[in-house]
Amino acid sequence: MRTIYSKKHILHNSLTELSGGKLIKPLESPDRIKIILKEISNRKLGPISEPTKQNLDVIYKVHSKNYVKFLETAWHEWIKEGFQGEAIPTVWPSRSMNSKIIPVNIEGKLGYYCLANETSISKGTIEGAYESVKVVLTAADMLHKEKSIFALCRPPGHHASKDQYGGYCFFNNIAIAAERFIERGAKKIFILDIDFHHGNGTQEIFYKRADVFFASLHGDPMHAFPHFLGHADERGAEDGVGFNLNNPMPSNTTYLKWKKSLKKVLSEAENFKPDFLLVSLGVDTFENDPISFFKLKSDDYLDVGRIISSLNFPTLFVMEGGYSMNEIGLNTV
Ligand code: OKP
Ligand code: ZN
Repeated sequence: MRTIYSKKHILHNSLTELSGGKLIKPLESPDRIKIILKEISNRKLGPISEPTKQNLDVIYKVHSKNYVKFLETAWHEWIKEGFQGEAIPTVWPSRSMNSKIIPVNIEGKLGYYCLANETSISKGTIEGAYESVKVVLTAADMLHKEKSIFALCRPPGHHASKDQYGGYCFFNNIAIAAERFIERGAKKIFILDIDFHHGNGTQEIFYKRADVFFASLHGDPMHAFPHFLGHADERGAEDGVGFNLNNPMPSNTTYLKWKKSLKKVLSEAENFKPDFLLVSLGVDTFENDPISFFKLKSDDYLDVGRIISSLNFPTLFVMEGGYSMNEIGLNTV
């Protein structure tokens, strides 16, 4: 399987993540991708190539103009204000206030465009985020030549909504790839999100649509990030009713139980008959992941790969989460 990878992911290299009331070194680090890449080349998974030149206008099929503008200017405006640390919001348009007005001041704008503030914005964040989009678009363009392809994206994307960042995500890479396939003539896309966390951004982006099916297996949001979306009764709206499927699962879910959910979801994919299968691949379902509560083991990922492969859909794998540095390479490959 071919891998697309950009060494420029390193441009996004924040020093801080707000965690448990402390500023820690971000779990979503450049090292993650370094380790995965090394394992891909050691294990000879296939060729590794850099992204090609891409027209990025397709981003606007997913994200609003004002949101992209905000991402492009946030760091500069933060610095101009004289702040010393990385950009982290402190105030939100919460339920008791007016959430429709976009403030002019950068602190107000951060609150407006941010959905979770563990994710700091720093000097090269936007440039790194654009590289991740280039990676996924290059992979999408090359898929017709292969049965499956791997977009080794960083930063990840599935928490980014139409106009909000957070959960380590800025642009929704997989949603942008789905729009690229549709631009090129695809009629139906099935997105399977197997990251431990619910892909709230991807769900929101396609919630009212019947041409992009979103299905997710994840930690129950009553107990796991992102907490405010991902329940089983969220089945889509308007044209999209029936094209959103959530499988929240409890703490200590083992592969045996997880696999049952996977099979259920994949039978939906077979009924749907998509032109392309897009997989939000997180390996934070692993038993030793530092921020998750499922119990998958390294060998289980081989079985997951076999099951997905047996469907015979042209498949684009897109990297999302996974934070156990010892096994992230092995589990991903
Ligand atoms: C991104 B991806 C746990 C806090 C979790 C953010 C998690 C983002 C996950 N105590 N904070 O889906 O892997
Ligand atoms: Zn995750």
